[in-house]
Amino acid sequence: MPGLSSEQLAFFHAEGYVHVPDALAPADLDPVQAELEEIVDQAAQRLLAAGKVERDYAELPFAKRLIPLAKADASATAGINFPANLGPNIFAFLHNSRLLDLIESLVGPEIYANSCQHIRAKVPASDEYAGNFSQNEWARSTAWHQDLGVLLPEADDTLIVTTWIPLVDANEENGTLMIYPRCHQEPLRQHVRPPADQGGSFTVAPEELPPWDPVTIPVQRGGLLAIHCRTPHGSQPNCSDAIRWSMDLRWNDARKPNGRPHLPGLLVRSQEHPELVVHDRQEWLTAWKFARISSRGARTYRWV
Ligand SMILES: O=C(O)CCC(=O)C(=O)O
Repeated sequence: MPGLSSEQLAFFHAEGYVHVPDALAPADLDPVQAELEEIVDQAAQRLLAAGKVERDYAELPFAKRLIPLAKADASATAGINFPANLGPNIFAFLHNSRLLDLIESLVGPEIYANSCQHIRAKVPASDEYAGNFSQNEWARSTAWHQDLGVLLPEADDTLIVTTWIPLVDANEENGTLMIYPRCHQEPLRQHVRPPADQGGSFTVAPEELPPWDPVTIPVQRGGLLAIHCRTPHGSQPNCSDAIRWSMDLRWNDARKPNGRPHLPGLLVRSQEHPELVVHDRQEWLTAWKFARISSRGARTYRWV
């Protein structure tokens, strides 16, 4: 399958991101969703057994079932993101050939799935969540940041591409991604870390934000955004009544520094070393087990 078209590539290199509608088929995304539905079901059964909820809300659709569970107990979201979720379907998705063909257009044929990757259940940001803000941080806005700003300086000369992939239609109401275009050729901007009660995640220092307007990009399920690691991006709170499920997965040339050396990524495609491509999920699980021990005290961020 072809990767990005020449127009899409030109757009990425000019603007620092590109929106690729219809990048993926339901058959690509459905298994990932099914695995998340199972994780949500396990959370529901656990909370039911612990007496934290009175029923398991099994009648609610994927986009809603986690809402009453997370309201009852913030731990309901605990199994969703990496590395709590290293399930077989997300492992297979990291090797998805339609996805890797697109990524290959940007980073070349030696593709490393960077360990800086997330699956987000952005729950509606009603006031009912106010007291849970720190545990349900992603329910609200994601502060402006450049992904290189949350990686170590060793990766400053590596093109790391984020693919932002919603599992539901993402729009302005439910807090789709927002991007400051045309910043990716500029030096990295200074990041600061607000206190935990104001989000606690590294963010571009307000005085360093570009003077032009960001763009808000609705993305239908099946589409994705490919984003340069120096492109500032963030999102507004989810003001809808359903969850904005999404994945942000990062990729780079496997031969270059990846900015998170203490955590295991995966070689997922290689012409030079096909024998090193990780096809066995057990290797990934073992690498993460070891990283839980070996990464203690490792430097994670460039900013002090
Ligand atoms: O999904 C979001 O709202 C934020 C995603 C993000 O920050 C990222 O992809 O780096």
